[in-house]
Amino acid sequence: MATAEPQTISNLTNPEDEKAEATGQEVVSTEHYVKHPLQNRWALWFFKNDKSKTWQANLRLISKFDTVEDFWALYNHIQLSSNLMSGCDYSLFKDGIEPMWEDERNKQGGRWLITLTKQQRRSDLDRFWLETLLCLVGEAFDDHSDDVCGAVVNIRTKGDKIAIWTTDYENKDAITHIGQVYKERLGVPQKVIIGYQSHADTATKSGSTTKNKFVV
Ligand code: MGP
Repeated sequence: MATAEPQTISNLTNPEDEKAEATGQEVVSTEHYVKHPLQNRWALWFFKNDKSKTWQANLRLISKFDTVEDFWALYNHIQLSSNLMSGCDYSLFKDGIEPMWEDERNKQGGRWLITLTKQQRRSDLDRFWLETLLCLVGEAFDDHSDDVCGAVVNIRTKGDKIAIWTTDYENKDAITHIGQVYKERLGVPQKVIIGYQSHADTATKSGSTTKNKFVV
């Protein structure tokens, strides 16, 4: 289906129906049987930490979707992040991009990282992850949404993490715009600083922290 405008989750009105109503034509509304296409097709992945297997072997594709309705059907069908066991991840990536550093589109990329305290699993984790998903499927980052590869939530005893992965750690304009919009969408207070790190640095870090390339 041809849609020029990015479809957002809350923007469900079919412009064709509105046009016909304005001209007084009688319409049989397509609203009830046409699914609302998203700008991109997305793939949801699940990671379960089985120490007898390699990291990549623990990663499984759950399913793909490209409409608003199928997004909600999937979201409503799976466990909330806060109910997963420690060591598990969900990843939502554009179709064709694997949720790993090695993918062509991630190799030179990085992530905006939200680190949560243990207490935030109860208060913030599930709503932050849902908001992250809505930012992705709703293409919330204007002209810079093309730089987005996907997002990951890590459930960890030491503190959960949520991140948006982008494709090019040198694209300062895209990264800062995405970071600013993301922080605002999550309702993170201005005084709280979030950092962007390259996957190259994360993959080769020696200590527990990776240096920030950008902050907002
Ligand atoms: P993690 O799951 O991203 O974070 O990486 P965690 O468990 O909080 O650990 P920490 O090191 O950030 O404190 C854990 C480990 O999983 C990494 O050290 C890698 O060995 C492996 N791993 C994670 N990712 C995202 C990748 C990846 O994209 N590719 C490969 N090959 N291994 C990865």
